[in-house]
Amino acid sequence: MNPPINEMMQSQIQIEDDRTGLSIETLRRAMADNLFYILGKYPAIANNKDYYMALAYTVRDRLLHRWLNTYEAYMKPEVKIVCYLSAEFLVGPHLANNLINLGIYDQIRQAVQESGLNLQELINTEEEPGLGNGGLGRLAACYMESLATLEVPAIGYGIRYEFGIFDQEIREGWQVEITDKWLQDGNPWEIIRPESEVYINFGGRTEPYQDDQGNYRVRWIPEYVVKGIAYDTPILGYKVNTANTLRLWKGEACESFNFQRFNVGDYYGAVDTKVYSENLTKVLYPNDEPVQGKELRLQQQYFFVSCALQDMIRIHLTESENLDNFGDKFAAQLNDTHPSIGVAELMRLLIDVHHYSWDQAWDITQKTFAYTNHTLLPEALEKWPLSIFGRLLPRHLEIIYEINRRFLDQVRMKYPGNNEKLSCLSLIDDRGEKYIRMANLATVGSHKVNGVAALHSELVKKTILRDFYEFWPEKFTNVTNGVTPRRWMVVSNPRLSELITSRIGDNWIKNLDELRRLEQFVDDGHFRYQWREVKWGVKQDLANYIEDKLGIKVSPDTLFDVQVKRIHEYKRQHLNVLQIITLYNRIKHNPNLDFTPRTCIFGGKAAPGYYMAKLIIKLINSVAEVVNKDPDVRDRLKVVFLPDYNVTLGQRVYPAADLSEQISTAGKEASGTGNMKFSLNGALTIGTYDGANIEIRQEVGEENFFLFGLKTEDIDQLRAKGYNPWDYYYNNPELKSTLDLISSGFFSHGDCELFRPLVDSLLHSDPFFLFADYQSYLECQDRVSQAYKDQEYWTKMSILNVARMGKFSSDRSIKEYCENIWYAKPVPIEMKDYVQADA
Ligand code: GL7
Repeated sequence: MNPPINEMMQSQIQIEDDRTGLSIETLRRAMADNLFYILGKYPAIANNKDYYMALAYTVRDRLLHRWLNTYEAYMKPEVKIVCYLSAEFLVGPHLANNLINLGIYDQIRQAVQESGLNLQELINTEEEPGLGNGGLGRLAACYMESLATLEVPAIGYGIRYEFGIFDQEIREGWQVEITDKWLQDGNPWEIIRPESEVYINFGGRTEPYQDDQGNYRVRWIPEYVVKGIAYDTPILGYKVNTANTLRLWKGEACESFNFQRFNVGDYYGAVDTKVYSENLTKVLYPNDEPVQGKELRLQQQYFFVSCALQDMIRIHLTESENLDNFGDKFAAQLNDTHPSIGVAELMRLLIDVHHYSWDQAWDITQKTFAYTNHTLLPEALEKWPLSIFGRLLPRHLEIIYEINRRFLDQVRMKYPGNNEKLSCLSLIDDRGEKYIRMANLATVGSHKVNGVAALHSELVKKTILRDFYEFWPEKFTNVTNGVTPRRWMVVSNPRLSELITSRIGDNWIKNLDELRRLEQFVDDGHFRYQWREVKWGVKQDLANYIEDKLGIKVSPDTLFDVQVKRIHEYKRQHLNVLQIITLYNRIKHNPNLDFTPRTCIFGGKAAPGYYMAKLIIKLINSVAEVVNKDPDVRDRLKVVFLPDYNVTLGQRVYPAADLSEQISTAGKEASGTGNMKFSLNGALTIGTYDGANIEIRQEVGEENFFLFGLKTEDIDQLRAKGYNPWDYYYNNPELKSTLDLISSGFFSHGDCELFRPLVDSLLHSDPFFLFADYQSYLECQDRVSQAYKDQEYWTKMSILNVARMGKFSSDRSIKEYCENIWYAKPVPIEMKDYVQADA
């Protein structure tokens, strides 16, 4: 019998109250409840970390309804799901973002306050999951957020690294790596899904056999098997019901496999297998180091991709009888070549396990996959030695040979007798030791290939995939990167966001093009004043942080000139340093020089094995040490290296910048996304003609962008005619004295050897053309200094930068992917109350 209406309503209110209610009092109580029942603590013994956890669970409860409703909606056969396959997801801290996207930030702030606590302090205790190296991983996270905001069904598939990117400490100016223990205090945002375990084979051999119907088939007899366990994190859209899933896989020992050894008395052998299996997802590989020969990395890649594809197949088969429509149900995006083994794995699953014919399987595979290229740097182009590959994935090697055979037959038809073409296009590099070329595999197995900024996509077609472009021009396209304005403005820069909203309302948060409406206020003196006030306040916050962490006093009245990103020679942090030393020299030679005071801020990690990058960090810190304490400088120039740059720190830094340094050698930075975050927060850019800089400049207007340096073509020409860095050294007195000062040991307590490798590399080869761009960079910096003196004019440029950045929302990028690559559509989520339905 149904309960009377009144009782039903009451119980509904009760349920609302406990886990979904949004009133301040309910939120406060829920937090206290979680503190007691989940953390097992009471206020007198609880610290901020405990309260953070209690709050996180309170927020997670309020996500769950959306999440389960979303999940259910995606099970419908007609719904197409985007599967973003990425070895990295650099999501950053969850709490503040979820509060904003749920629209409960203010309620929670009050509830927390009424509990006698400070929300910002709780937010600051969150350990961020550092499951990525830099731009590529952060892009995946922005895309997940935009997919959810646009209500597009999506699953992010990746690896749940136990140790993410290392924490960086600076000791005596050098980088020291500390293991990242992000899981140490538990992770309240993930839910383990033991029921979705999958099994992943490695090694062994293959064997032909005839099935009952007399068909010839191949089976893979693995040497060992690892179990994949899914850990899900909800990714909430901004003020929508959609909560998509980030599903990260952890490697575990496969019990049944272990048991065999256990049964024959090999107890330690069984434990070994366990340790081995769990090693698989232990640690994230740093990029910027050649990956060849790192077998564990290939194991990781295959592991998570196979987990993902098996999971997708399982989802599909719960609602369909077969996999014929797999490519209509799923769009799988290969985030760089790291997941590209997926092409061979889907073929294997379709042919060996689900008994499709080669041609059917190939159609499905090509329809399903698309590939994004993120770099042209030769050392980042993945290729696996055939020996390792074949030992680990014998069946995949056979499949790749067959894909290659069929593909090269097509090539022969188009270019009869052209062996050069065959050798360039082949999936196997057999010019010496044999390698599998992963970019070629990804390209052949995908229906679309894209670069990440207009210039980059052109260069992909002209350089690394030139022959593929010639063969399949229609396959190639561009999707310029974007960043989510929720995290990179609303969460990280509330003051600027509020000022903007006070003038144009808050629609810009979902439709970033609306920022254009700010243009009408550039001539409003009061608005400009408010704009400066906001920037000044945020700079003051960063100044406090710097003083707190490093004991260096910097003034928000100086120009905050910022370069934060991974440390890499192509990104040319050392060009920035050469400039700083030059400015320092100028002050020393002319102590009363009229000088626009600057605070030069750096941040970024170097790959642990990248010696030159580590030396650049040491150089920055050494220059800082000298400059910051030189009385002649009189606070006109300060240099700061912020240790442990990560998403959390980025959220502090981007809003506080006046000047964004985007000074890579033209043609080397595929896109850059930091450049977008800076400009969105009102910094002006000093940049080369590279990556997305070009498009940013186009959007904000040439007059609001400080461009310098050689273009890609210029560099090619220079290289062709023979580049000699010595010429620049001898012909440019400022450059010469800058280098001589470094070589003299001036920044290294008299040690003339310390920076020699760096100086020698510049003088003898300068592979990234610092000397060629030095003069142009300095002159451009002089223009920056001049412009900064006119604060009214600078503010106008700053406002126009923000107003015209609409294009660089990741919402725009995602719409382009949906339209041109994934053919996926939004599916708005209707809410139904599961708890109530079951009650
Ligand atoms: C990168 C590019 O270097 C960077 O320019 C780009 O913005 C980013 C996202 O597309 O991808 N490629 C790459 O390998 N890493 C990047 O950050 C690590």
